[in-house]
Amino acid sequence: MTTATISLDRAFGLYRNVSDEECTARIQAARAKLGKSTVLLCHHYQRPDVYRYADLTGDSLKLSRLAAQQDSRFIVFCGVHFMAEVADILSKPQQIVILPDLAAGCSMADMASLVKVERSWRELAAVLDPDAEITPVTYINSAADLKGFCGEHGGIVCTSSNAKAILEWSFRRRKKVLFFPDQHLGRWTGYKMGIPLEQMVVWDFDQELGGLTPEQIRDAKMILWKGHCSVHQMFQPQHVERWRAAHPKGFVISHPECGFEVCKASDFVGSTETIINTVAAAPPNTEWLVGTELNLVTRIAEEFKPQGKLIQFMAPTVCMCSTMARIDPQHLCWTLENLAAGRVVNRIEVPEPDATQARVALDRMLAVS
Ligand code: CIZ
Ligand code: SF4
Repeated sequence: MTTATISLDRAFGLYRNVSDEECTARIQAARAKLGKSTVLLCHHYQRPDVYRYADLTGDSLKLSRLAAQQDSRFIVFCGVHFMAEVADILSKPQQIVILPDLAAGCSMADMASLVKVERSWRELAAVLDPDAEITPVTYINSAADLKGFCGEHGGIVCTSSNAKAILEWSFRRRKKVLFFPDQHLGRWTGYKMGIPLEQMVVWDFDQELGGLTPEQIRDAKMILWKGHCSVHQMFQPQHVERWRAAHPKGFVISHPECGFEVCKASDFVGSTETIINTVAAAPPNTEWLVGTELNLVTRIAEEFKPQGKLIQFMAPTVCMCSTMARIDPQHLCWTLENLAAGRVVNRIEVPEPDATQARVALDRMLAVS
């Protein structure tokens, strides 16, 4: 198959008005034509009208492993930008990774940039020797160049599935951790490892020296970047309290991107894989309040209904990951039909040297977890 890249906007415009029904038929036809040359990876947070086409599903850790194992020429990644970057870094050089809508980003990932992290590293150097005393740890929800920064500075990547093992690895190497971009995942993981809250300080990247004093930095074990997920911050402890009053025998399970008080009020805290596996393994007729993205909660509520399980979404308002939702049947149809016609659109290709340095940090993570 010959390949050529065509411009996104001009080409996609025609697809905007294709009905969902027509998309279904056209996606199926394109997939039949592409056969084994194309694999479709889908994150748990994808909308149902896209998720149903997945060959393989998972959280970002599982999907990054799966991406590395594929033999197909094309990997169509239904998720967000940083995940497609990881797939590109870990896949074979001849493989091509495609993100159906390039606007599918992650607002949390956008809260840390290489410029800001490098500036922090320089500022920290006024107080201590960062390369000897701090392991930089980036949540996988970050741009490839930040993973590259970690690769270059003796650091590592983590996901919500392996954060504890990664922090243990990090503290075996150096006495402090700079954790970005999600303060909540960092704080919750540190707290569960027994690090006192007062030894976890927040680095406000808009202030000089992160808004901290040199003493605070010297006393800290973890320096938490002031980033968060706009979806998971919607969940509040009072949602848990109200639900518990109505469901005294129920269980509460939350994602560690939720705020500290929500995690503390929950019976279980874990990644999307953990949430799905915990609810799946629970006895029939149990009741669950789940604090993570709406598409996932709606899907498992349906899936486990036949077992008599009641699964409810934590927030009273609809809060879904709007960037994940950018991948719709129209973009998927456009991508697949172009591929079937021999044209690659929306390729995600991490440039060098970022790709090599990021691979160092990702390989460290895969070896630890
Ligand atoms: O790591 C992931 O896939 C995300 C974004 C959430 C989770 O916990 O699975
Ligand atoms: Fe990013 Fe939050 Fe969406 Fe996850 S749910 S992809 S952290 S914005």
